[in-house]
Amino acid sequence: HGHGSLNHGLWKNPEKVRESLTGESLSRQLVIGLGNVQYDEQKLLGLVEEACQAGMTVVQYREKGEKRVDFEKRLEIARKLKGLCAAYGVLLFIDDDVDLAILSKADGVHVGQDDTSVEAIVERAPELLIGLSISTMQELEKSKKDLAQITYIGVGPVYETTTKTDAKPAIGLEGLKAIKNQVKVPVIAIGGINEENAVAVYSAGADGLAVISAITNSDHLIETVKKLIKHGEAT
Ligand code: 3NM
Repeated sequence: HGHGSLNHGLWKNPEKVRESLTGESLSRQLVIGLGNVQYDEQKLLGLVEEACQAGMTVVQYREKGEKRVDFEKRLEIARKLKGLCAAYGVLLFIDDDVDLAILSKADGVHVGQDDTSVEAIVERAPELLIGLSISTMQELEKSKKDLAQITYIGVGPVYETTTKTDAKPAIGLEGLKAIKNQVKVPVIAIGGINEENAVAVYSAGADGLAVISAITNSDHLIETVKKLIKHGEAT
C-alpha cells in the first residue's frame, strides 16, 4: 500500500487532516456510523465509548427516518458524543445536518449527493471538515470540483447492505478500485463491510472503512474494532 506507515494521529487532529487533503500521507481510518437512539441512548453512548477505547478514529452520528428523535434531542446527544470523542481524540462527524454540526461543535459533516452542497457548507461553516458520498463514476464526475474542499469521500455500498434501506446497488471491489484510481482524496469504503471482507476492501485501495452493523451486531465490540484496524495495518 502506498500510504506509508500508520498514523491514526492524523485524524485525531483536524488541522492536520485539513493540511493533508491530498491524501498522500493519510493512514487507514476506521469510521463507525451510529445513531437512531430512540431505542437506547445509553447504549449508543456506551458503544461509542468502547469503540473509542478500541481505536476507532472517527464516529459519524446519523439519525435517520421517521422515528428519529427531535432536533433538540439530537443536539443533546451530539454534544455528549462530542465530549466523549474529544476525550479520546476521535473526530465526530454529523450526517447530513449542518446546523447540528455547527451547534454541537462537531469536527465535520458528512453529506450525500442530494444533501447540502459542499459549496454551501464551506461558505457557511468553513471550519467543518467535510465527507461526501460517491457511489458511481457519474457522481464522481459531478463532484470533481468539490474534491479539493473535502476531507474524504465515502464510497459504496461496496457490498449489499441491510442497514441503509435506500442504498444504491453494490459497486463491488471493482467499483471501489475504479473510483479510488480517479482521486487523490482519501477513500473510505462503506456498505456491508465486516471482519471477514475487510482485508479485501483494504487491498482494493480503501484508505479506511466505515461500518455500522459490523459493530452494532458484534457481541465482542472491542475485538471487532481492533480486528478491523489490524486488517488495515497488515494490508
Ligand atoms: N451508506 P453497514 S451504505 C450509511 O453506500 C450507509 O452510501 C452507504 O452499514 C452508502 O456497515 C451504508 O451495516 C450502510 O452495511 C452501512
